Amino acid sequence: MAINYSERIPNNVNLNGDRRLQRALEAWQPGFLQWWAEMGPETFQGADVYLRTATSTDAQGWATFGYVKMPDYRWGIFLADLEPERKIPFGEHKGEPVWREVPGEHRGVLRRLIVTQGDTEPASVEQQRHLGRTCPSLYDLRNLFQVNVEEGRHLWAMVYLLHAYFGRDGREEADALLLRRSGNADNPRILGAFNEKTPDWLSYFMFAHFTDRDGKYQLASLAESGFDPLARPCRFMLTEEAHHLFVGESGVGRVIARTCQLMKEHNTDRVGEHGGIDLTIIQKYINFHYSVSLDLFGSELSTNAATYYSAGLKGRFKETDRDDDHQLAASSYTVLKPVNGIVIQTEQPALNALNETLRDSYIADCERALARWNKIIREAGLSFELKLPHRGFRRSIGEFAGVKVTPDGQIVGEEEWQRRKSEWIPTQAEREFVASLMKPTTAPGQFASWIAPPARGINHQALDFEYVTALPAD
Ligand code: BYC
Repeated sequence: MAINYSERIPNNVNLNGDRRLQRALEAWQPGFLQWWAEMGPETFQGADVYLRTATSTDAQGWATFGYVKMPDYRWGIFLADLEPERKIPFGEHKGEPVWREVPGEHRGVLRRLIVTQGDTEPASVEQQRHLGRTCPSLYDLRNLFQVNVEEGRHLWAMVYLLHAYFGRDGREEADALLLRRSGNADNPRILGAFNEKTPDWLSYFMFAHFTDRDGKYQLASLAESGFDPLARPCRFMLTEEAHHLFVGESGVGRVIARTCQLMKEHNTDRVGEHGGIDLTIIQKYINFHYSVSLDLFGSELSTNAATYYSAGLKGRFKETDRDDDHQLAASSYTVLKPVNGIVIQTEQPALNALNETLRDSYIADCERALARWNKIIREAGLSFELKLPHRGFRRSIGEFAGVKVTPDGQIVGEEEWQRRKSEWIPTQAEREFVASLMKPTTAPGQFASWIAPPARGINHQALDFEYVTALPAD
């Protein structure tokens, strides 16, 4: 469905036909723009960025590329097309027509899910706002900004739901989404990973790979929702999410490729003095970002998750493709738990283990991506192998919270953990070293010393295309 860009808030939800909602969203818009000016990308608000703007909500809908100054980007409200016959795919109401209005008894729970999802979007923009100043190339700078403006629109999608379906408390929640700040001690973002710093571009690529991938799985679960107004924007958001994951996976892959090149060129695995990042440091960044992102799935055993599912509000990944009863009342699921110093397998009611079920889908996806990174190393003729740490490593939420688990899954005491943790997560010195490499590289076609160029440019453009122009003076 095409989107009308002549309106103040571009949309495909017929905002014109609901003047009250239109006025409410128009009243929220200046606050959003002010938030963007204060917390959006630093320094580059006046630059012209070669951005893609969605023109329709089908998978081919982002054909329009052109230079845009970010504050002029047309954030709007886009829902995937309505399926008139859609039925609730799971839970106690399975097979009934989907809800077009909020089911009264689940109002609070639904609002909370929407607020949690919405909160992550501005949080990630805040975390990344300073990165432009140290970009490794114009290509990467443009990709960062593309991701940032789309996260802005994902916020709009959730704010639309709060305004359209949750009355006064929805409007208050929408305002609060612009007031919380990533990492702020008094008013932090809701989920842990969104209060961490993204201090350098290696962290950014890891975040886009591991944390955005949580987004893919959470959005896919919400896209199954029996509350159709939530399912439809999530479907559209997922199509954009694919690019964010590409930025993360290919970004880390290019860092690995450059490291391998330097290792061979100089016949060493210590490439720091040649302007690269050692594979051992990359492994530690993987350990850090993967474990922080695993926490985003919540506790292994969660009655909240059981309620979301039974009520038909939040499904599993690819719920409709699964071959079971979609109610799970009689099913069990294997969950790992630390008991008496070892990790054991336990059988749990499947309904209570839905966070773990989603985490398992995510882990399988991370394993596949890791195999692609390892292929880069293998094809360079080197023998190093990157690994994902054990799921209990460095967890703050759920069964493993507070338990000291090594990357290979051994439970150790506090003393051993403190002694050895520098083997597993980046040390201050390593972080400072990575930060020291982050020199801005802004000549068209040039790339920083620590990252290989991508295989191809954006939208068939050359690698030396000026993806961002009218750069601010130093
Ligand atoms: N940090 O019963 P539990 C994305 C809280 S990313 C802090 O296990 P539940 C994106 C929990 O709230 C996707 N607190 O929780 C990526 C609960 O609090 P209460 C974002 C946490 O409800 C990159 C308590 O602990 N979307 O889109 O089963 C860039 C008990 O936990 C955390 C969503 O998350 C944490 N990590 O599951 C941009 C989807 N984990 O009740 C964007 C919506 C748990 O004791 N959210 N807690 O006060 C949900 O589905 C669920 O809320 C969660 C948690 C999966 C997050």
